[in-house]
Amino acid sequence: MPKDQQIRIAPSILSADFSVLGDEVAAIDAAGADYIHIDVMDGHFVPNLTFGAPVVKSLRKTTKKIFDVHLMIAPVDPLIQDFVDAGSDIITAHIEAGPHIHRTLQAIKAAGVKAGVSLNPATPIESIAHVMDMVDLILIMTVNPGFGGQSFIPLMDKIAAARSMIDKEGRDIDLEVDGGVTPQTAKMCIEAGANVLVAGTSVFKDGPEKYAENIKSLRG
Ligand code: S6P
Ligand code: MG
Repeated sequence: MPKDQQIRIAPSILSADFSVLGDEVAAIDAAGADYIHIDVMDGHFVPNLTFGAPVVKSLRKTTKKIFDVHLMIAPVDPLIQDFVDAGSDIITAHIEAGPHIHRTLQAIKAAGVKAGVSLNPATPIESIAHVMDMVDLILIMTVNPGFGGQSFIPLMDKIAAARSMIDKEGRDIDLEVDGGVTPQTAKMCIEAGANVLVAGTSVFKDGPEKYAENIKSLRG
């Protein structure tokens, strides 16, 4: 279990109804979302294309909740400022997006927002050993990024290893898990040490009247 870190739920708007995206963000805010997880995909780093900074900017006025922006793009650096200006609170880049994750994290922090690093399922946790002093969030992918609704890849040892790296660092770093999170897998992730859970399908299923109940069911 994470050392006295409260469990936070970050609904992924990838699973929202895009025809009423602003209403959907307001609805998950009211339903108890802690973070709003925004999946930015470029159709290059991942085989899907979603939205860019202008959409994030337009959603900013719909909620005061933390914008947890997950950049599944390559390269990252040229677009950091756009996402900062759009109102991102946390910007997370993939370590696989290029050869210079240290420089990318420096740029995100220099822009004045929190910096996250994300690892695809096959990427060893040891790869972030030399950026632990820079990050505010570590995002462990439990699906191959690109689509919602995929099955959970049970990387429990990797999540636990990340938790012990965070505990050794002695700083308040969020450990976020993303992909295939359901009430059943959420419990496993919390036990392994995660304190932020991204969920799309399991939050947005059954319509807005169920969002609060769906979010509650993930808190373990
Ligand atoms: C990659 C993306 C994820 C998904 C996530 C949530 O696909 O980074 O955030 O949206 O898989 O969707 P679901 O349906 O798996 O909870
Ligand atoms: Mg994501």
